Amino acid sequence: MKTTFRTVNLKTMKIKEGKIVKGIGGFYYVETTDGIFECRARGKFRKDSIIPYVGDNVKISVEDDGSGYVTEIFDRKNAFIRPPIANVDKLLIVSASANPAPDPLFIDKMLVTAEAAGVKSALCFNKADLNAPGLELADLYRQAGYDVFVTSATDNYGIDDIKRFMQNGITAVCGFSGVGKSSILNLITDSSDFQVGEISTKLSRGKHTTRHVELVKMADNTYLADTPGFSMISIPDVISPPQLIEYFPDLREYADLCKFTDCSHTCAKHCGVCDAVSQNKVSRQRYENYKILYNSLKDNKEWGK
Ligand SMILES: Nc1nc2c(ncn2[C@@H]2O[C@H](COP(=O)(O)OP(=O)(O)OP(=O)(O)O)[C@@H](O)[C@H]2O)c(=O)[nH]1
Ligand SMILES: [Mg+2]
Ligand SMILES: [Zn+2]
Repeated sequence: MKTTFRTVNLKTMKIKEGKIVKGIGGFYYVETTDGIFECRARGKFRKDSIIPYVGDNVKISVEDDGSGYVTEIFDRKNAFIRPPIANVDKLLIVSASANPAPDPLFIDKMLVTAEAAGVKSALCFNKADLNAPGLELADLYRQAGYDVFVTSATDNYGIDDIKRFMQNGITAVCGFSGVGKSSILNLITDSSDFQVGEISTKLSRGKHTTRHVELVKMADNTYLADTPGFSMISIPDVISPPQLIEYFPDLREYADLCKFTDCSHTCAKHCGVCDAVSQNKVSRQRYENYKILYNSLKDNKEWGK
């Protein structure tokens, strides 16, 4: 039997470390201190069903002709599936005051998801210029203890606060189609790099204008990613139903008053959380969402839409 060997000239092959900032059509663009290299993934990743993600810190080998290969993926701090992105430090959850109307259940799912993945989160309510009732949610979440930014991309209002939030690390920006993520990111980067869509046609097709994930470098160690939707680490795998209350800090405060230590906080008997809701000390909406999410965890259901 004849075996052929591919000769690799070790003298000319250079090993570098970097970060994947973009992945398109089987090519990964890896930022290193010597610039960005276009790389393919080594066959072994495919064999082990490991897909390199944007955000991955990797080792690459660059050959003489400039072609590169991802040879090693360093351990991930976290990884999200849709869109595929790893090592996210912060999540900015963007809603619009209207058009489309904000969805508190989506927001609560995202807040829990972020915390379960060790990601710091903040909320942004955009389209403040429309002065729509959806803005009331901004107060609700502020009272619940979350960081909330109220913005208008149209009026260039509130954008600097977001810039400050994004400093240091990888920030993923998520939210429904049409809320204004790309519009905000264009203001932040002082560019028109992010494609802004026409809401009327887009919503009818239910599609996102932004289609692939890419890290945009803002400064040393500051990156942002516009994401076409955002879900999900598999929450039922990482949180058990009794743990869910820990991810609702505003409700959690009252759980110490429950009579039974194994209280699920889903029925009114001797439950400090339920009492707090009926005394209007915490938001009923947050509590209803807690119950929905508790039941879906109990049924071990996926949260993703
Ligand atoms: N009134 C108002 N309209 C806005 C504002 N921000 C964005 N828009 C409009 O909303 C529409 C959608 O904006 P995009 O920035 O494309 O929204 P997106 O969240 O990136 O949408 P996808 O990429 O589809 O997920 C566009 O027509 C924008 O001009 C705002 O602050 N106020
Ligand atoms: Mg967009
Ligand atoms: Zn309880």
